[in-house]
Amino acid sequence: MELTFLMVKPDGVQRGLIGDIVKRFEQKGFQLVGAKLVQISRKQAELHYQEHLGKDFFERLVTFITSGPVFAMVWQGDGVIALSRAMIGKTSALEAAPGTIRGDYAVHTNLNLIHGSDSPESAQREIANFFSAQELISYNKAIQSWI
Ligand code: RTP
Ligand code: MG
Repeated sequence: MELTFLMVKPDGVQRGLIGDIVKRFEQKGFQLVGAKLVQISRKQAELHYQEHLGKDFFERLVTFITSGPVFAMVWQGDGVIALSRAMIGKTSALEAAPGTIRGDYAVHTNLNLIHGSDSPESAQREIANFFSAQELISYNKAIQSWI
């Protein structure tokens, strides 16, 4: 089953939106397999956003993502990588559609509340950057067969 890495960014934690964001993925029918509040290090942030190394916004991004605790999560489900990205909405605050997390809550591209992996390769790398194998819990949910 597909896994993805989702992370409520420092702005989402500060605004008290963890519960609301988790609720959306639970209600969609995805399964939570790992979660924790983390104050990430600069090294961990640089690894997380390594594809943006060298871009003009890289420094701002690393400073922001290390500015306060984040809520790191691993979710499981069919098509969870693409579907969670659709639920998150576009990167640009001006383009994120109402109904998406960013479209409903974010007015700034730099303060866009949540990160989601963009490919299976990114998901694998990002999960390994935040979670040990023991922190990911495999369990059966009775409701799964109904979704
Ligand atoms: P994320 O990785 O955080 O989930 O966001 P994303 O996939 O939607 O966007 P990405 O292209 O990976 O960019 C990472 C974050 O960098 C900021 N950004 N600023 N041109 C800019 O000023 C610019 N482009 C991207 C955004 O905050 C974005 O979430
Ligand atoms: Mg990205």
